[in-house]
Amino acid sequence: MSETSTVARWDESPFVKACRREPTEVTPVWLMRQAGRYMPEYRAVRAKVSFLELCKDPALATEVTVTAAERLGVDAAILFADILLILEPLGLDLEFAKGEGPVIHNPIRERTHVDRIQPLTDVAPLGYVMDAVRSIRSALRPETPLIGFAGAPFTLACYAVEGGGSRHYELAKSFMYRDQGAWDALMERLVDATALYLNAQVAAGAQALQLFDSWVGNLSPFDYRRFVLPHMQRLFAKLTPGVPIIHFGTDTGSLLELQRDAGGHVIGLDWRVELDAAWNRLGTGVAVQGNLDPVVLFAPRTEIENQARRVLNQAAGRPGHIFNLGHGILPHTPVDNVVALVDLVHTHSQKSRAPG
Ligand code: 1CP
Repeated sequence: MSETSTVARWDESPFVKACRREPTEVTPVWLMRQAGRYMPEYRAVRAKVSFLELCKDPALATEVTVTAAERLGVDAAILFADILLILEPLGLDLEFAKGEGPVIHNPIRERTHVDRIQPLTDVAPLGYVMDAVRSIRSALRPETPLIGFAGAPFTLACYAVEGGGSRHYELAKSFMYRDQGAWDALMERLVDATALYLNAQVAAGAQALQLFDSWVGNLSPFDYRRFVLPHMQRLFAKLTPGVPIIHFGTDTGSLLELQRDAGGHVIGLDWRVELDAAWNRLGTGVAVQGNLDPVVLFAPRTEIENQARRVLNQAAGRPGHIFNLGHGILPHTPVDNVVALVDLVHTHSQKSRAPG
């Protein structure tokens, strides 16, 4: 069947091989938020529809995903969606307010509110995401893997409790400290829903998954162990076997070993850690993704080149490095610098692997 040969092409892509810690001819690179505001093609689409409308329209989601992957020449595409979409079918009233970011109008502030979170028994309410996965998969080049994703339960719980973005997470963390039983119940519901959702993305055609635990770096190791680790382990155990999973967080320099113990084939690193030192701590059993500071993309080209080379040198050609930023591309980033970065990574990683 023709599908068999197509599957084999994704399977042999540098990105998927790196997830499995196999050697690759060049270091694969993709960039978080590669389809976003910094790109004029994205802004043109967004001028016509709201952010939620864009997420819920599989044809438009396909257009922005594929345009970004092709314009940049990256080694993987990421589904265009948002980590917060799952909160709607769980019973939360989500809005992306103009200029303010996400707002949840009925946040979870106490024990009795946890019951508002309905168990997700069927992914039908998120069917538009699976439609987008199918549509993106058929529009992408067969050799380009598609990454599906979800928010990790802690980061989702932060939004659910805070009712939006936050700086110190005092509402979410004090909820956790005040009533561990209610916190665990909330996390369990988020874990079950997220597992169902991610497995549906795989069934619809995603080749890899990324769990975004963007805000988990706000926890101490002591609290991570008590309030997050067991839930993450339960989540990883529920995910479709054989599908590479990237476990990403920011500001996680003190949590890396715990994140590795929680699960994932690839650990995402931000720029606050040295890639080589972090990888040594994690050991040879995992691949790593990262870790250029997104603000370097505002620097002169020579600085971008020096810093990209430094990241590659720290990985030192070890199998299992996926080049990425330490967090998403910022909205005012010059597109040309992003295109140049992808080229630099491909060119220099080939050279750095030439036999000496
Ligand atoms: O106005 C716009 O056009 C919306 C900007 C935007 C975009 C482009 C938001 C709003 N979300 C997205 C897309 C998105 N979000 C993607 C797919 C695109 C890609 O990567 O190419 C992904 C993977 C996400 C994930 C996401 N959403 C995260 C985790 C990653 C991260 O940045 O840490 C988080 C925290 C969100 C929440 C979110 N979505 C959008 C906003 C403004 C926010 C709030 C961020 C905050 O609290 O500071």
